[in-house]
Amino acid sequence: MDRTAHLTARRAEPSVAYDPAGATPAASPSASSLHVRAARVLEENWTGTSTVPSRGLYPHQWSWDSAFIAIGLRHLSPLRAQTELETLLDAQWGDGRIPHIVFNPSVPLGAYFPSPDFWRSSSAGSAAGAPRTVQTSGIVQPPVHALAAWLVHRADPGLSRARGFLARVYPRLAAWHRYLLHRRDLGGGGLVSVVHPWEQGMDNSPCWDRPLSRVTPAPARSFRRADLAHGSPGDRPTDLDYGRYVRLAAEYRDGGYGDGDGAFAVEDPAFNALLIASEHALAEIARELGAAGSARHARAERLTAVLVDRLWDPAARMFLCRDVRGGELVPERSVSGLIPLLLPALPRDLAAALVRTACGPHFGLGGTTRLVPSYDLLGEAFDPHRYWRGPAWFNTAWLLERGLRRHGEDGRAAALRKAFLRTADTSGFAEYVDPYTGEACGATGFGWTAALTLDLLHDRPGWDRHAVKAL
Ligand code: 2M8
Repeated sequence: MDRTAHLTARRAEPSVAYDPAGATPAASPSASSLHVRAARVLEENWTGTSTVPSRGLYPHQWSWDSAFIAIGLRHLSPLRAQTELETLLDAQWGDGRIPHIVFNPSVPLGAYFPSPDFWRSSSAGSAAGAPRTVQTSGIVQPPVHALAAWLVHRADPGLSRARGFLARVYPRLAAWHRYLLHRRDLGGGGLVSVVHPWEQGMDNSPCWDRPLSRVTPAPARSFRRADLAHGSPGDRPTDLDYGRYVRLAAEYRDGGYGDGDGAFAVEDPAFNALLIASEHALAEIARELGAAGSARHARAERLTAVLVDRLWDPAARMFLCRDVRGGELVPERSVSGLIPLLLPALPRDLAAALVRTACGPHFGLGGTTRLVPSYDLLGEAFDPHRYWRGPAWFNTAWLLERGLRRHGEDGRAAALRKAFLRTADTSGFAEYVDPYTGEACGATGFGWTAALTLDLLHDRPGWDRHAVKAL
């Protein structure tokens, strides 16, 4: 285990100085202090083999959190970043799924709900190949992992090759993508469906309201939430939402975690865009390992066309979710529908339309908001403080910043990067913030906020587009 990472941490270079005051001094004391504080958050959240999103609210390992965290951690310790991803992959199920939570056995059961005794992965998931020795949840989260593995490799290719990092993770990541593409194409059109709002990661997004309305909530007395002990109820999902989450998860578990006929199935733009971006990354990994990557790049391009075909809404000028059970697009605008801007094969006119939508009245980028809100500013359900129903999140801002750079919007990307760094700083690396004021909501000292801060402090505008063709 790399326990000396904090001693060898690389520092941000002056050329990527962050200046919270808005001027651009030659020296960068504020950048280096922000760097030190972000590194401290990751140090404090490190358990020895992985990083918790938040010591209080989320005291286990979360799947997409770990991918984002590894992307930042690679600047402090590429070894730790590799370990982060490999710890997660060690909990992969035999059918290829990467569980959304890997439980830490030394954390008391009551610290987080739903706990391992709810999921019962090793017994209820045995037919699906759940591991025997580690307890996990049985649902998944967005597939950011291959993208993270490639970026982690690029941070120190020598160390990565010496440790055989990519050779070890490649077959696991390939199995993960196979699971999603083969077992989760519930709509039959080639895209992946999520079977629970927690899978998509934007837990209580208004996009789920309609598909969730078919689910009878589990009675409030049948479970005990742990999240309310750590935050204001006004920042969290409601009890009614929780009742539905619990019912869906329990039914999935009681069906042996088999995929097919659950009440909730949604094709989500961000989930599928992240899979496509990760397919491109897997192609690069294959090439690095001496195999041909072109078939994977071609598949990623085909999937991009399917995404456009199934989820693009010309009237909204953005991507929407498809309710597979109801058979229609969900008429709600969420930040999820902007994330496909990441994709290299997105047609130019669609990329331009997405940028206009992001900068227009529904999301206010570069205008009324500090960071892009998670949900439509003009939507009926908009709430600036309630979790994924309006607040701005740092992982989505990071993805959009990459998307803007990808499509040549360097000025807008630079402004978003600056706003990200300022807000991460002033909010104490908050989990999410009021999109207008930047006021901190949820937990502070949040893992991916700190990690992606480090990444933006290190990253140079234009670097991706020119140095790593497909990503
Ligand atoms: C939130 O989700 C968990 C359930 O997975 C929760 O609300 O208890 C979401 O923000 C999710 O995207 C995130 O991965 C997780 C841990 O940070 O917290």
